[in-house]
Amino acid sequence: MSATTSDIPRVVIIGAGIVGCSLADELTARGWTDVTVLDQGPLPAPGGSTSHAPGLVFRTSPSKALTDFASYTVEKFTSLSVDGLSCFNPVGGLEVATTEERWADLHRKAGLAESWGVHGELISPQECLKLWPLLDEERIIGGFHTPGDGLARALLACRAQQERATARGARFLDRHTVIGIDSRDGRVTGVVTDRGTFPADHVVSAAGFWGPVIGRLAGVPVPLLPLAHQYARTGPLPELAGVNDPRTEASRPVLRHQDRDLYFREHTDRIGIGSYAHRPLPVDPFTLPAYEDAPVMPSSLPFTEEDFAPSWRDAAELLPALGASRAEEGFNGVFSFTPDGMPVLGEARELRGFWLAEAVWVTHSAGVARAVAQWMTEGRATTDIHECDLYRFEDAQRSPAYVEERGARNFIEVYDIVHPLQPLERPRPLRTSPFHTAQRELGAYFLEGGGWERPHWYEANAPLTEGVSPPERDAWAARYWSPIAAAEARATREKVALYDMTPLRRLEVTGTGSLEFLQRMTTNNLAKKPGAVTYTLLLDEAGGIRSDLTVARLGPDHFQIGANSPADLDWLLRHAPDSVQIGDITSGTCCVGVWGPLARELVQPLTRDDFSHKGFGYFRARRTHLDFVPVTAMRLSYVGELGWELYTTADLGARLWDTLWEAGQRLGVVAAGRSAFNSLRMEKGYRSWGHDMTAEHTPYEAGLGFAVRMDKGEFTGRAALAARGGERERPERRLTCLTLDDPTAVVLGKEPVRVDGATAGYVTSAAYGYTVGRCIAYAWLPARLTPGTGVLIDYFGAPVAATVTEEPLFDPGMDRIRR
Ligand code: FAD
Ligand code: THG
Repeated sequence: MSATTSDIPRVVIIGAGIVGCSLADELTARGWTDVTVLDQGPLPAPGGSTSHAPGLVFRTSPSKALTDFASYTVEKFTSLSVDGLSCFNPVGGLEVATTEERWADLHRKAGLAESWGVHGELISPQECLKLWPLLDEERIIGGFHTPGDGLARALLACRAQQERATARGARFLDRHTVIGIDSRDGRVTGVVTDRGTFPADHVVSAAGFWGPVIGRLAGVPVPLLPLAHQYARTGPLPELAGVNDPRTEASRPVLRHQDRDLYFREHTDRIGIGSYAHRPLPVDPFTLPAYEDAPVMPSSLPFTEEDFAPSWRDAAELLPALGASRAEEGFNGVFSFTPDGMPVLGEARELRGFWLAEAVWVTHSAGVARAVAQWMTEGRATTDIHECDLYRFEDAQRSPAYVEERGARNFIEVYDIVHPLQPLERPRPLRTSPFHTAQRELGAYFLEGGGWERPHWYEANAPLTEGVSPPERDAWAARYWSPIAAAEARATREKVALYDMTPLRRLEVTGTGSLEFLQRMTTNNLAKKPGAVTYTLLLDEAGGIRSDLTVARLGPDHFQIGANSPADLDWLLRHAPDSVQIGDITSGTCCVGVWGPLARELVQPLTRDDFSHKGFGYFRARRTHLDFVPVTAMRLSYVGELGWELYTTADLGARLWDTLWEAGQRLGVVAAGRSAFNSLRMEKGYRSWGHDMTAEHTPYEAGLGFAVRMDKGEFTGRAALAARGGERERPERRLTCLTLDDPTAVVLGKEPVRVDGATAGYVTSAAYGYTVGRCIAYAWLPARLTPGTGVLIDYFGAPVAATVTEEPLFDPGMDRIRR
């Protein structure tokens, strides 16, 4: 397809660091050749973080998206060279363990690497020494070696991509400081610099840690905190004399000593040392000097030697050869930290055409640039980016105080061993439901999610563990877990339990055309009489699952949606016609799930409405009163039991809880937490969006074809599904239910799954099924695997046998719900 020049959008990229240069290359490669890259500093090293990045690339992360980004960076930079020098030096990566805890965690890391397709091996201290002869063998328990990791030559990669982009029509203008963003009617129109204005259809802020400054010009808050991080070089070491070619600089793996927050690389006969061990050193991007006025460059602050002293000692312990040297040259280099450690990507909804590509490491730069370029030119990225979405944050997570607190915390925790359930320490409590006081009185053990305090179990239920004996767990799996969860799960299956569903996101959609709008946005048929609730999916244009929703039709033009991330609200707002209003009512309202075989006996006496099966059917909603409390009741259950979600306004929440609690006493009601909740939902086969499926998966692959009505008319993603065969799609991979063969074994999620000795997929989520008496794991696996097939899950380096199983494991006939 050829385009005339006038069809090509004008793009201005702010920042010629590694992100801006990579993006210029990716955009021009896709035919968007009218690209102008502006930078306040002088090329080729304009003074941002890239200008002095040592360029270590370790690909493996708990995030599949980040690992994919990093893998692409390695692949791309390997293919680029300048004057015969490759932009990537594949020296490999080595992470060493000096504590048993780290050694165990490296086993977990090896599992993550395998899950995401990174080759690596756990090796002995002797093998570590072969790779890094300067290591003190005595201190090392073992290492994780990833031969494909290494060193990015960031400035060279900038140049190579700049040259390619320029050859396709892009221009790079240095010494242009952006001082304003022009817009009209909510769309960006141009970029104002100290040397004139540049008209633009799209503007991308790739300004690194200056992101908040550019954001303020555009009226778009950018949730990142610039922090200084120390990097120093030793003097020349005799041990390295003649080892490295000065042109390639390094031959030994990039090295991490995470037990002391350190990393290392070679600079010919010196060693570079980076430290995250020091106190957080926040920097105000608004007051940093301009390039001309900075002593070295704006991103390089004077070295504070006293902060580095403990790190130097730790470094010399690991590498005794350093004892004879010292930190000859060092600096405090600035880069970006975000509340959750992930990049911030996407288009501002209030200022269309204004994009962010911020808080990106060199490691992820090419992958991020590809994703943003795909997003800009094709409307979506092939890698699921929900963890990086600008709109992933809750309102309560966007205050400057939160961004500062969490950014600094993420600096401290960069190399910590972080359990997947580990909650924030501060700021807590931030969001509490109206049931919080009652929950505390019951001894709730709270973890945090989306800013909410969420009970995982209640100590008050400890007496119920008698006769319930879930298998003992290893120390890692036992963290943030209690056998009480098993008792709460049993009470839900046998009697009735109250679950705090307040953190479940609630959206209200009203106004003329609401039905038509939601029909167009989702896969299931919502054209039902008021009172109907429907389970449905939000897809992107390619048929990828953006979210799964319940939609309750409360009136002809009035819908209440049960949603997942804040990005769902953003997605709907972007597509809504003016006549349709969408509001997030989560904060002003609350919800209790009342579930279990005795749920009806609990609720019916509180209302004059008919809550019988005939009078109030499954997946129906109605407004009523429970005692003194007005509620919206919805008959559905994520735990797979008879019962209702009961919604009311926040002011009446405590009263609602107390009413239900008192009415339930004669029935043996318990309060139950998320630990039991997650177990029960997995027994029932209900998917958790963001874990089990994302935009990388289609409904038919995820086993959610039942929520798609191809014949209902046009909806987003329909054409893409049709092109894959619609209902007759024969997916190559499938979200597969596994049970662990040993009833005492557990896995937690993200572990690799092997079939016939080869990696075949990874676990998405896992939980012990207390009713079925085994650990359940869902996994993406080849669709050809039939029930009964044996597989192996790698858990901390140990193979755990599991079997492909028919699903759902619990109540496939729906006897417990439809009665
Ligand atoms: P930058 O390189 O900062 O580029 C932003 C550009 O925007 C700058 O050139 C700036 O001049 C320009 N700009 C800003 N405001 C304006 C304006 N108003 N007008 C015009 N232009 C403007 N990452 C790794 O992956 N591996 C590592 O080993 C590693 N080590 C690091 C060590 C140190 C000491 C530091 C400080 C960082 C390290 N990083 C590392 C992080 C990495 O360097 C950065 O994350 C990355 O370089 C950011 O690239 P960028 O293109 O987003 O930003
Ligand atoms: N409650 C409400 N909304 C929600 C959730 C919830 N929205 C987000 C998330 N959770 C959605 N997930 C599910 C998953 C499964 C079901 C409900 C919400 C469910 N599924 C029935 C089944 O698969 O058998 C649907 C059957 C049908 O379509 O009739 O119940 O927890 N309010």
